[in-house]
Amino acid sequence: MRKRAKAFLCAVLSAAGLAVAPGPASAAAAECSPNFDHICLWSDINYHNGYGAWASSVAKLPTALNGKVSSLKNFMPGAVIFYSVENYGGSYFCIDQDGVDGDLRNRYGDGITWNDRIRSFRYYPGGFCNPP
Ligand SMILES: [Ca+2]
Repeated sequence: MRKRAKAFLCAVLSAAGLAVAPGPASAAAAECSPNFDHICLWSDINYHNGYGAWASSVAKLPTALNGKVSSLKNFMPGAVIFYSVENYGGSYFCIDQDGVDGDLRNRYGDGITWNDRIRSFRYYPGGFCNPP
């Protein structure tokens, strides 16, 4: 009985660990894993600092990441379009499922890089950047 209760508690804690924070979490990069459905953003390149993770669209990134994103990973089952303006406006680029970019300084749009430009993103469940 005691053992079963302990196992149950572990299961609950494990499930809680799967929950996606609605905003930036003070979490290590290791917590952004393909084992979880997440869109992970960082304020620095190579997946460092300012970590935030979401499982749905975000019309306005929180201050810590708004216009500051320098690396990202998309582990959601679908495509994500990132926008230069809040509420899904301005310029945009698309990242497919399991797509990552460790240095947005090397991704260009409109003749300038995408470093520190993302202000919102929309998630398309089951979607593809280039539909077959
Ligand atoms: Ca940055």
